[in-house]
This record gives sequence, structure tokens and C-alpha cells, in this order.
Amino acid sequence: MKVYLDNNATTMVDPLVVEEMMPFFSDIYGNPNSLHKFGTASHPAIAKAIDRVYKAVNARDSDDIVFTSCATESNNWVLKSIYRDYIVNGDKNHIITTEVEHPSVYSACKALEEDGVKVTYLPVNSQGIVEAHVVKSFITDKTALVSIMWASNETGMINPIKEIGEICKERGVLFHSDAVQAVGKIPVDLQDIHVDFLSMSAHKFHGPKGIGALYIKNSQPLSPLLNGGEHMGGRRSGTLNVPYIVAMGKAIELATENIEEKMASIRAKRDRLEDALLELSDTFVIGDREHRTPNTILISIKGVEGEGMLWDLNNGQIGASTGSACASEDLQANTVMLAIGADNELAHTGIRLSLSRFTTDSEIDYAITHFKKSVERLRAISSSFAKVGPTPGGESKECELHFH
Ligand code: C6P
Repeated sequence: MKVYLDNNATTMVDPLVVEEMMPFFSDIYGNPNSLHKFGTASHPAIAKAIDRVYKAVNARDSDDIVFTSCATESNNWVLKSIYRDYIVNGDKNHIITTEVEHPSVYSACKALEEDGVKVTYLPVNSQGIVEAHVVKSFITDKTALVSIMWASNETGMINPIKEIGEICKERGVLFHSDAVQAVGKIPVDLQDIHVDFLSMSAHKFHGPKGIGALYIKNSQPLSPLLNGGEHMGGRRSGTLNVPYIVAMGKAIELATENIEEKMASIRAKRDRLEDALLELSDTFVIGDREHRTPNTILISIKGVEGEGMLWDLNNGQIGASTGSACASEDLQANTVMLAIGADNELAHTGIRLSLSRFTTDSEIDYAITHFKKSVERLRAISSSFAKVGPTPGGESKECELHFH
């Protein structure tokens, strides 16, 4: 059996999504900006996709949605254009974000610091959540933007976006949320929650990689990141990727219809997996379940290095991760675990398990059995390595490993 538990990194494309996008490769392939029928034939499908996206997040208007190539682009667009519009060409100089953002926000902020922008990286509490009162205390008259992720890709912890949105509105500060790990996993209602800009990515909810969107409240002015033709009203130049746009529309509709039911089914499987893994000694999960996306577990297993565990799981046909996929090649410690105060050694024990609506009960059974065996095996190996060989008196001595 193969078990894919890395759905926060990416998801399988739903076959219904593939079916819907296929005609737009070889049948309806014209450039939508062309005036002939080959081009205009795709217009209804593009309009339908925009409608599906704006309705899925309960935005007010279809004009508020702009398609991009991915959430990395959406995030960079907001940060770099706010810099240009409000800092270079305005009287602001400050951006607030967090220590635990995805690199597409965090590294973009680091780059803006090199251009002279003052950036505050807010800490998180012991659950990995950014507290609203902390956001409030750092806003000044010079703050141009607050950028805080809706839910963490590493822990699944959900930030108090509604409260933060209210604070930003009250203080007249623009608010961006990277909602890549929220859209399609939990309800996102943009008429209930105040957000000026919101980033989404189709491959996190069973759409293809390489297509994302940016919600721009009331289509407010935001200078383009890419200069070029008049695509998407001149807001995002580049020939429209029609098959992927169609796919994103279908994927978001499928992910968000009856979302409460889908969440309950995923949560039941996640909780069963989590309960079983917590039966192992010296294990803990970051963050409570109440404030977590229903598909995610970030678990730490004392005495077991995350990378070793991944390797062992991989041998058993189970795909998991130690955290963000884009940081995993560097064998970095888990950034959220470091941010909540774990030492480097502990932060290397994190394993992220993330389910999807396609995860089955028998896959969970298989994962539980294999995971427990892996932990036993790896703990046995690490305790034999931790033994200092026989002393002249013939005794063995256990080395103390340092854990909090
Ligand atoms: N996180 C993970 O393993 P793209 O691929 O550019 O559409 O999305 C980037 C992105 C932005 N924000 C968040 C919160 C994300 O989780 C991701 C993608 C993957 O966690 C790959 S690094």
C-alpha cells in the first residue's frame, strides 16, 4: 500500500478537475485576448472559474479575483507593490509579518529590508499562534501593511484572522493574509472577515500546480508586479493559462462545497492517527486540535530525528515531511518549532503528517502500524549509538541526550 500524508506540500489533482480542464489544451486553445472565435470560445469558462473562486471565499465581487501563477507570486505581488505604492511613493516605512510565514512572505520581507523597509517579525505563542493584541501593539502610523498567514503550513494552527482584520481596519492599515493552507480546508468568508489581500494556490486543494489567485478587496489599486499587456484588466499581465484557470475554479468548488462534512471526515481520520501516535512514549503534537486545520499533525518524537523517520516511512511507501517542502532539502530544523522555543535538536524531531479528503481509513491503519514500527526501530538504533562502549570495568553507560 502507498500512503500519501504530505497534502500540505501538494495534493493529487482530482480526476473531475482533470476532466474539466482537458478540452482547453487541444480543442478550445485560442488566446482569450484574440478577437476571433478561437479566442473568445474560452470566455464563458474563464468567467465561470472566476465566479467559482469568488463564491468559494464569499468575496463580494468577481472583479476582486485575479489569477496568478502560484501563491508565491500572489504573496510577492502584495509585498513588493505595497512597498512601491506606500513606501517608495508614500510616507510609510514599516511592514508587520511573523517569524513563521512561508518563505514566499518571509524571504520577500527580508529582501525588502535590504531596500530599507523596517520589518517587524512577530513572535508566536506556545501553540504557534500569533496573538491579535501583539499585532496591535506593533502597528504605528508608519505601518503600510500587516501580512499574516491564515493557517500554518507546518502546524496547521489557525491565526485569529478576524480579530487581526478588525484591528487593521480600525488602524487604517492594509491587511494581507496568505490563506494557502486555509482555503479548501476550513471555511473562508471574506464578507465576515476583513482582509484586503488574500493569496490562494490551487495545488493545495486538488487543483494543478502553477495556478493561484490573489483576492483584492474592492479591486483597490495595487501596482502590477508584472508589466505587460492588458490581461486581467492590466492587473496581471501574461497570456491567461486557461486550462489551469478552469481547473482552479472546479477544484475550489469541489473543495468548498459541503466543507463542514469534508472537514468532519478528515478530522476523524486525523484524530485517530494522532491518538494512536500519542500512545508512543515521549511524543507530543504542536498546537491544540480546536485551533488547527483538520488535516494536519506536527508531531515530535523524542530520540528520533525527523529525516531518519522520513527515510524509514518512505521505505514503507509512506510520504510525509519534516515541514515545509521548500525547506526540506536543506535539512533545516522546523521553523515553527524553533519559533515556539524548541532547541535545535528538538526542532529536528518534527514530522508533518497532512491528510486530504482522499485519505482512506485503511491508509490510516497502515500508517499507524508502520509509524510505530519505525519509531521502535529508530529508537533502538539511536540508543545503541548513544551507548559508550564497554569501559575497562566492562560496564556500559547511557549518554544523556538533551531535551526540554
Ligand atoms: N507550501 C509546503 O510544503 P505555491 O507553491 O507558490 O503556490 O505556494 C507557496 C506557499 C505559500 N504559502 C503557504 C502557507 C504554503 O504552504 C505554500 C506552499 C508547501 O508547506 C511547499 S513549500
